[in-house]
Amino acid sequence: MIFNIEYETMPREALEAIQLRRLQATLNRVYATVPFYQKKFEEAGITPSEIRSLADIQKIPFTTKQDLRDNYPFGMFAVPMDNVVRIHASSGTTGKPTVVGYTARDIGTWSELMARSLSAGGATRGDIIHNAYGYGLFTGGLGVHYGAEKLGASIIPVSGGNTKRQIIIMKDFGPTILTATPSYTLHLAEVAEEMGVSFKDLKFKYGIFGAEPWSESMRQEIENKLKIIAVDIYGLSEVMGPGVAIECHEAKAGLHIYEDHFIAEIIDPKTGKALPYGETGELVFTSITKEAFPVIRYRTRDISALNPEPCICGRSHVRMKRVSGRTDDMLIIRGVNVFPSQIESVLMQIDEVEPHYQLVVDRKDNLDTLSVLVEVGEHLFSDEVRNLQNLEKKISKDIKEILGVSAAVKLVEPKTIVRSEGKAIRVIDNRKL
Ligand code: DLL
Repeated sequence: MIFNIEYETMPREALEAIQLRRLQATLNRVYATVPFYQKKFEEAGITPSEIRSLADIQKIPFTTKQDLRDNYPFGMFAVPMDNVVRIHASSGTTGKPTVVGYTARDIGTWSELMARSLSAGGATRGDIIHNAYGYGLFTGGLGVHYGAEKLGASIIPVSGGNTKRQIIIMKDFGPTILTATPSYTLHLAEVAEEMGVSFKDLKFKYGIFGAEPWSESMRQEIENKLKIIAVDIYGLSEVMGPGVAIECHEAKAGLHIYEDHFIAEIIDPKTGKALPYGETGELVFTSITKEAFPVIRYRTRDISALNPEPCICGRSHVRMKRVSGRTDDMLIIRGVNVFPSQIESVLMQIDEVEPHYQLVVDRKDNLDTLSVLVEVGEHLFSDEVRNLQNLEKKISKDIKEILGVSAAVKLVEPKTIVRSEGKAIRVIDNRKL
């Protein structure tokens, strides 16, 4: 079901007219209220009135995560604090958290976009949503929560963790939609199995998964294990939270970006030049309706590509390709660029291994080394050592063939890799220690 037919299926021309109007209004506002933007624009020698077409957006300087850090905590807010009704923050791996704020109208917009997203992912008013995204400073839990209420579905605000209790709730309350990170979903599946609960006997129809990269093969693994249709949802705190883009369950082929609220661009991360549709690069977003915390040409570091082709679902909004990784997650192993999700894709093709893995990067004698730890099933681990070694060699060869990088594969005992209750930690980079 399309939650907002008028806006979600709007013809391109009308959509672009709205985008331009909203962009100009946003630029005028940030110029007048956020000293950071005023200074940036002045340094670049432009004023908002010079942005007369959508293409002119390229004249505006980028905003980076460092800019947000420099203005920690509230320096980028465009409204006085008495208009801010909510604050979220995302921790990241280094430095201070990124702090974001919302006015009451921003919460309304976010709820609408999450209601649209849940609908695109298969939810209706009649559904019960088991929401295992964490509630708190993380935007996942509350984002889904408000969207579900706006849609009129029933939400179970279970949050992350306390996994056994989650399985009991699934059995007793009969939820039909699961929302969680893909890695926590696998953990839920594992604990259900330990408790003798089969997903076949639960009522789930759809799962709406995101907040971390996951591969197409991981989708298949989850769909098979949980007997559901799994869709990919994308978002980031800086731009709003979850619900910036989502796949429709009809096509499951790229995530529709809510272009009536965000302008998306793809740039070459090295040169900053805008790239045409279809080319892979870094996603950049400009929010065009947010009040408390507008972002102008925000560099996400997420890697994707845009596809403007019409979709079978009827939505007219451009689709972004599933995020393959972040520019800062890319490992360079002896000159070869590798994203954890590419290793994941190779691993998921191998029947004998479980979908739990971790990459360890180190430096020995000035050379980078990559080790891939991956779990095998109980029956295999008690198998002959020789068989395990052969399997390790085979996986190593597959990785070398497909990605061109040498990796030492180590099969580990079931349940030895730490399970996540939110975003999984896929890489341990000892070079940084
Ligand atoms: O992860 C918001 C969210 C919550 C999205 C629930 C989807 C579901 P942050 O904690 O600020 O916000 O992290 C944002 O997570 O820049 C991406 O690198 C990554 N990310 C989010 N969704 C996806 C996805 C939330 N579907 C950062 N695929 C983003 C790949 C994703 N990476």
